[in-house]
Amino acid sequence: MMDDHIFYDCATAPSPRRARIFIAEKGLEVPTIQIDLRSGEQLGEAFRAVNPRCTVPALKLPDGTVLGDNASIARYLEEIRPKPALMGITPVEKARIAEWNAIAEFDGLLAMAETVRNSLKGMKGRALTGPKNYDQIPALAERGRARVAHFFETADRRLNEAPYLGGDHYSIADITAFVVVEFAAWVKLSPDESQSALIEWHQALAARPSAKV
Ligand SMILES: N[C@@H](CCC(=O)N[C@@H](CS)C(=O)NCC(=O)O)C(=O)O
Repeated sequence: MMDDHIFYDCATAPSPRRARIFIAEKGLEVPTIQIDLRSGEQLGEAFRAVNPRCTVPALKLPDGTVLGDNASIARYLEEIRPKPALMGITPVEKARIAEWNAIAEFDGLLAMAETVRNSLKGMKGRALTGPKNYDQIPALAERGRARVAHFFETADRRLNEAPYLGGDHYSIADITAFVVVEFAAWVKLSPDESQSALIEWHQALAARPSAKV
C-alpha cells in the first residue's frame, strides 16, 4: 500500500487504465481520486493545479511532486518497485521493450485516440486533450481507423515471433497494446479473425487479474 501517494484516475478512460494495470502488476495499491472527464473536471481550477496539462493519469508523491504522464509514472514505479520488472532487465531487453511501447503508443493508442476524438459526438470541440479546444477533423477519424488496422497487423506479426511484444516477458509494451485492443471496441474495431497470435495474446492478458482494474 502506498498510502502517502495519490493516484488521479478516471475509471472509464484508456490512458489511466494503462497506469492502473501497471500498478496492479507491481502488486501496489494507491489511494485514488476519480476525475470526472465527462463533466470537464480535468479543466477546472482544482485539477489544473495538480496537472496543468489537464490529463489523467497523474500521481502525486509524498513530497507534493506530481507526475503527469504514463511515461513518468511507469518510470518512477519501476525504480521504487523493481520487481516484477515491467520495463526489462538487460540493456537489450530494456531497449526492445521501450521500442515496442513506443510503437504501441504512437501507431496504436494515438491512432485510436485520433479516431475516437475526431468522430464521437461527445468529443465535439475536444479533438485533443489539454486546456485548449480543437475542432474535430472527420478525415483524421478515417485515417485513424486505417492506422489502427495496420497496428494490429504489426502486432500480430511480432506475436508470431515472440510470446510478448517486448520479447520473452510480459512488459509495459503489452499493457499499452492491450489497452489499444480494448479501446478499439469503442469504435467497433477489433483484430481480424485471421490474426490468431494477436487474439490469443489478448485473451491471455485479459485473464490476468490486472485486466480487471
Ligand atoms: N500522454 C498522456 C495522455 C493522457 C490522456 O490523453 N488522458 C486522457 C484520458 S484517456 C485525458 O485526460 N483526457 C482529458 C480530456 O479529454 O480532456 C498519458 O498517457 O499520460
